[in-house]
Amino acid sequence: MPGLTLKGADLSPRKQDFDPIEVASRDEISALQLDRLKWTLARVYDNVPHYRQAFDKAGVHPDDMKTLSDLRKFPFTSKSDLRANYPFGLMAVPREQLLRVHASSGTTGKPTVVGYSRRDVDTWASIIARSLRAAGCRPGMLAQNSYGYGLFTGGLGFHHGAEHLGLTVVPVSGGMTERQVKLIGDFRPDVIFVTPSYLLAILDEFRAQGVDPRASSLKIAMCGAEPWTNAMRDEIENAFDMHAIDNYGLSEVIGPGVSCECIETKDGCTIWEDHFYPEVVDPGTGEVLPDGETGELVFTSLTKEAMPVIRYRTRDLSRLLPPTARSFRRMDKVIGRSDDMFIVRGVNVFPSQIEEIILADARLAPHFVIELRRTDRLDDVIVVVEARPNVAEDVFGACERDLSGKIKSLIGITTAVRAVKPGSIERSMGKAKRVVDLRRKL
Ligand code: DLL
Repeated sequence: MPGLTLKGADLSPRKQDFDPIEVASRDEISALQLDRLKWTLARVYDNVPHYRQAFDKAGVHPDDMKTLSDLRKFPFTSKSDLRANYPFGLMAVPREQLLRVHASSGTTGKPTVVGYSRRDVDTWASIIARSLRAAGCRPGMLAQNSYGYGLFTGGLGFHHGAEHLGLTVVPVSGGMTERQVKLIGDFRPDVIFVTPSYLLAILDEFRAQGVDPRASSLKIAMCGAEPWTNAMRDEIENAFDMHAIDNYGLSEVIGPGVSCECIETKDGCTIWEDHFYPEVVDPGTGEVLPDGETGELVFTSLTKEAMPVIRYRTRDLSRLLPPTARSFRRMDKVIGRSDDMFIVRGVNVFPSQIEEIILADARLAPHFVIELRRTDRLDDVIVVVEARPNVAEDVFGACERDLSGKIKSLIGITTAVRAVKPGSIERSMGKAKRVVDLRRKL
């Protein structure tokens, strides 16, 4: 694991740079959250017809919010509410006061649209700046931004956050992998903003060009936008001799900047609880679970002006953990999205479980897809995984048998494994698609 002094730079946290609330007492944080929740609930009730109707239907009023636990009386918001109010129906300000909109592509028709006022754009930049600082970034560092620019929140979100902190930003966006490597060599960035799966494609390109990634100037990778395991972190950190820092967010809640790991602990993302109120609920019943129990993450925005969200169901599975490096609670690594979970003969399986097993085998590379097919009304799971470049084809059979055996014993499902040559699996430029569901087509 890389140290806090790396390639000549001091990346250790400087307490004098923390926002006072990052080190405040729990009582101070709770008092701030309660004030901000009251403000947010009143704001949506007065300005957004959807919320007024939903609150009235549930028989609750913003005045019922007296202690933090009263939040659970309020109804959830889901992606379908955003779709039903497409495009601007959930805004609490007139359209003319939106400074920016983003949208997520959405696989089933209408995209979900989110809007930001001037104040929201500033708030967003300041919490991404806070995230970058937690990750070890300092003013004056140079950042290569390889998140996609456009409707996706990753590119522009990180761009403004990095400028806010005082970094020099190279707005490369995703894609043109050869050029990514060339620019890293020429501009010597300290930090890269990128999805972990695209970072692996950049790593391939380093190797294809015969350039040593460990000798690169990179010290920090801000990796997020998709689930990834600690085994993948080790892979990236060893390959580049840099820190790979997890950071989490979603467009409906603001974009990146909801939570971020601190470089000194790397023990899950610290949630910026002064801006987002987290809950974890049972995905089936919606009941609020105690801290430490795994369920679906739900967020309520505390400071958003244009498009506040009340109890937004993320579909991401994780659990809340006690504070460590800061006074805020943390979230455990996201196991996966409930949409990515597949059920095989009653067993719930996430791609991240398979990723972890693959990475424990030194012969296998972190490039894989899981195909689901249906034969004779039974579901077949086929794991297609690349071998590492130095592995001879005559051991592919043994790799396949070993991986299938480990998946059976550790997860309990039967899979057919197909080992393939390096480079056979399509690389993503943004979020990787790990599960290909071919069942409906058969
Ligand atoms: O992916 C925002 C983002 C951009 C976060 C860049 C971090 C870095 P969406 O496109 O709306 O927003 O997708 C949000 O991505 O609900 C999770 O399922 C997944 N996700 C985001 N960050 C992580 C992470 C951006 N660190 C959806 N770990 C979320 C696991 C993540 N999953």
